[in-house]
Amino acid sequence: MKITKVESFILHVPLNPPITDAINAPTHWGVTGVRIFTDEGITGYGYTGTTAFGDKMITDTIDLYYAPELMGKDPFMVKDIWDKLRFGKMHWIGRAGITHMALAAVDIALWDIMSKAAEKPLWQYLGGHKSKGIKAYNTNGGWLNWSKDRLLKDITSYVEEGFTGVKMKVGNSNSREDYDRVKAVRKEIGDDILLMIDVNQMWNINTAMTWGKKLEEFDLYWLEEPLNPDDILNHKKLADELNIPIALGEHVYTKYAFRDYIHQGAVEYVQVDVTRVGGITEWLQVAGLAASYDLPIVPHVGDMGQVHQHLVASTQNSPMLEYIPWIRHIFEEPVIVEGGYYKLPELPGASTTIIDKYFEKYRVK
Ligand code: 0YR
Ligand code: MG
Repeated sequence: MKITKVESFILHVPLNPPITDAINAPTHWGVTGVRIFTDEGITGYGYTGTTAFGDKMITDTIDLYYAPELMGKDPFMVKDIWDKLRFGKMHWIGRAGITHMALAAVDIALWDIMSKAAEKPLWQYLGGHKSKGIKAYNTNGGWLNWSKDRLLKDITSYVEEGFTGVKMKVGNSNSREDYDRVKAVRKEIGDDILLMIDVNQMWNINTAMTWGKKLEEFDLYWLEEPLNPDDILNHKKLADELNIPIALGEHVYTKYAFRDYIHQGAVEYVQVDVTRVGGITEWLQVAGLAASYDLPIVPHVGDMGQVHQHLVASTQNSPMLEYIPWIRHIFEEPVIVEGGYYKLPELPGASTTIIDKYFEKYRVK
């Protein structure tokens, strides 16, 4: 098989209504990536996720530097291709960040092609693990811009739908307000539902230590991204001192950075995101690394779950997956969660194929 054409794309899918967390206020989700065409008529789709900013820097990387390297190559040589792109022309200015997200998009498209050619859903192509579906937790009721009423109403409605885990945002400028909201949610949902809180990096070590201690009484399943993601040392302090496990990974770009977090005991739920590390190839390496430390992988869904459902369904140390249903309607085989479980995909590939109608509708030219 040979690659015959590489075509980047940017889609901006509107969020109704717009949401906020402590650092972002997206009105759209950016589905930014690449279609890779082959001489056997199989087309691979791969993308990363953005808050609809910076997309063109990602597609420029694909168009100017990755596409020429891909032409004529055999998609089944994905790991060889990965090494060449990673250590190619962009290495000097982009070992992480924009270029790595571009690499993720390319890599996902290649795995999509391979599993389509094998006529298997990716999770089976990788070696299946969870035959009964994947436990989901819901992030979509807990946004920072939700009023307290809406927060309680939405989170309760997800619990009634069958979710046994929910996440809410904190990181308000007034931490007392965070405390009151968490208290109200815990009271509303009772003790049996897993409750996670996500700071989206907004705290410093002192705030995290003080308010982390106060929040321990609510039996939180994890504390997510309390600090700047480069600050391994202070995450380690929190992991040692707090009675709430530390979760992070959505802004960690490489297996080396994960190694340092994991080896130093500074992360307890590994949220490696396939759209931010360099795709499936590197995600699998991080999953293996975490397995050797007996740590659970609970990915952040920069892809809104389309690819991650396959990865979780084929990874022994991955017990649960985040659910945010923002972009599912654009895909040929959208993620489906029923009764708190992701249904396993059946079509060949990585569930990344986008319906032409939506491809045109949301495309940024
Ligand atoms: C918006 N999940 C997250 C959204 C969410 C972010 O920026 O992407 O809040 O992905 O942190 O854990
Ligand atoms: Mg998060």
